[in-house]
Amino acid sequence: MSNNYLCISDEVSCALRTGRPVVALESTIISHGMPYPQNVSTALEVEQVVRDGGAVPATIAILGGRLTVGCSSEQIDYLGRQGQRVVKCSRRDLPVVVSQGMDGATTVATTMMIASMAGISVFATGGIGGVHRGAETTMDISADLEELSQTPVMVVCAGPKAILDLPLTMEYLETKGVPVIGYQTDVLPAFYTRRSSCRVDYRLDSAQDIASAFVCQRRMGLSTGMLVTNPVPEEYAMDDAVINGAIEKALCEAEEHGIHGKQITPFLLAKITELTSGQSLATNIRLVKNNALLAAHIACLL
Ligand code: PSU
Ligand code: MN
Repeated sequence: MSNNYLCISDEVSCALRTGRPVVALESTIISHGMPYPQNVSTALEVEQVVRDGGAVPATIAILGGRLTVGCSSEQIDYLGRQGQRVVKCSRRDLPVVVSQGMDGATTVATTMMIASMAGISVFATGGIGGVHRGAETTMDISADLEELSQTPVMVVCAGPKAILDLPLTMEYLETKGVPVIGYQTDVLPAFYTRRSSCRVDYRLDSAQDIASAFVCQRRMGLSTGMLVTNPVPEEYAMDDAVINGAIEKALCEAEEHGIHGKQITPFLLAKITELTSGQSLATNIRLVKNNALLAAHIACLL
């Protein structure tokens, strides 16, 4: 599908036309997920990792109301400097952000949507949103999960973010028919760490097996996405006690300050970075790069 709001960079549109592999990257992680200037340096380094893996990076954002696919380094720098001044844009935000000509940082949900409009089928990020702890009363369930159920894009991540309720997130994905693949793991990775208490649906040990499952899903006409979970490399994983302590503390502070809705995830990520003296940020950066490389390898096989 193509539409008048899409603005695809020359490099990305040329790659798509000539059938070269492309990997989509999101921008909420830039504007809301990491502090400046690490957000900008990480976004640029992640693009380089995709290139080193043999694919063309397409960082996606909304700039002046245009659905921009393939942001330039200047645009990435702008998104990083603007930070929270850019709207965190999920599916429900799109109509107004676009019609008003605003800037929007795209979440996993909107990055999937725009990637799909542009004809890109592989997307790498850090961690997806999911079912929040306490969702049985708050009903806070990320639109990322809904998007995975209806948009045929593969999302390569290091698991749902550990601030969430992982067992409930897995239940939700099962209900919605989203396959959760573990890359070289039987256990669902928990973003900052390699292991959670949940199992993945299927363990696949090669990029080729993952690519084949995705091709098969598309050929059968299933319009669901696919979630590929790639554990953070052992050497960059956090200590369980350290990260769990920081998460508990951050959740308490969020509650005290009455933080909720779209603010909760950026608040928790920033608070956890503070509580771990930057360790969690360093791990976050490493795991995104690790995901970008796997996504590039898979994209090359599609
Ligand atoms: N991965 C990261 N950092 C992030 C995100 C992902 O390493 O900040 C973002 C993604 O854009 C994801 C969003 O869609 O967090 C989830 O927000 P929410 O829980 O409000 O749906
Ligand atoms: Mn939410």
